[in-house]
Amino acid sequence: MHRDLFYQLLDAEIQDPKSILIVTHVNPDGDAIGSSLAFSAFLRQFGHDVNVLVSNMFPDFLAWLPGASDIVIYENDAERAKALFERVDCIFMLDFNQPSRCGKFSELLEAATAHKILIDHHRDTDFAPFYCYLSETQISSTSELVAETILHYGMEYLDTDMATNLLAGIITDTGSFAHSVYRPETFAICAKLIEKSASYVWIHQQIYDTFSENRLRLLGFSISDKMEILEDYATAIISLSKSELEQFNYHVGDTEGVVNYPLSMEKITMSVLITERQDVIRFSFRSKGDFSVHELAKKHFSGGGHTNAAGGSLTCSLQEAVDRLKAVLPDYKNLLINGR
Ligand SMILES: [Mn+2]
Repeated sequence: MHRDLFYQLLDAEIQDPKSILIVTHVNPDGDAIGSSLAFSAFLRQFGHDVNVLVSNMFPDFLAWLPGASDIVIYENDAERAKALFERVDCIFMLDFNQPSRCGKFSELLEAATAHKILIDHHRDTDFAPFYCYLSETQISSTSELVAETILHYGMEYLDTDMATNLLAGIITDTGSFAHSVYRPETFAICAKLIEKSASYVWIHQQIYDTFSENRLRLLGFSISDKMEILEDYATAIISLSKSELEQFNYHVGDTEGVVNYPLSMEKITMSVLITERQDVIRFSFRSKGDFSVHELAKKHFSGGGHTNAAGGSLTCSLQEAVDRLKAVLPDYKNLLINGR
């Protein structure tokens, strides 16, 4: 859908005060939370009653984001979440495109008959359920899309808290502008955000320089003790069991970023982090160059995402999960060796 048509439909949708729900994906990251909080503040300027709903708790290092304490967490407050669905007029889906990816309220979301509007940058979207959408896979982040939308209305709609949330989202999804930057406008938009935001350096510090000692030691352990290099496939695998995570007093978000480190080796095309969670094995994939972890995750690990960053999951043991990955690598050998 062309941006102009999206803006036109959005504009008509938000003129009269409504009950609006903004939902984002399970295990929310900085982009999911930052874009949702900024967009909720934008919509409130039109007199709407706006709530942000996520399935489970976000990591501690995002708790400082302005407005984060107002987010409704389904796992903590299912009754309130259900009540929100009962009176909702319009639902915005931010930073994901499949209802199943929202976590525990996916059935409520699928059953809802309110207008659904998508703002997202993930691949393979089924557009059928959406009244209108801004879906661009070659944009750094949902936060960048939300920033563009707000700036379309004008700088006067942007305040310090919104700009801070949006910058936090863009910084996390681009790894501090190290990847996923596809167009000069990303920097032009960030310049406008920086004009209005809290100090850029301070925002960056809140995201990256607030590790606990345990989190940093878990990172060290993951690399020195747990990283396996498969030279023939230009691949690195790190697997962490539940008991290993507990050894480092694991908190939500503590494994965030671990998967990026192996890619800093010259000869590695793909890095995979496999973690044993409550009742599921979670995969996090990263790659360099043309190698698509989205395709790999989609085909074998019931996941997907972006070309260079994707997730997935399996219900099996940790060892089975590692074996399953190793079993599919030969199919990708040429792409992995030539992809970097
Ligand atoms: Mn994102």
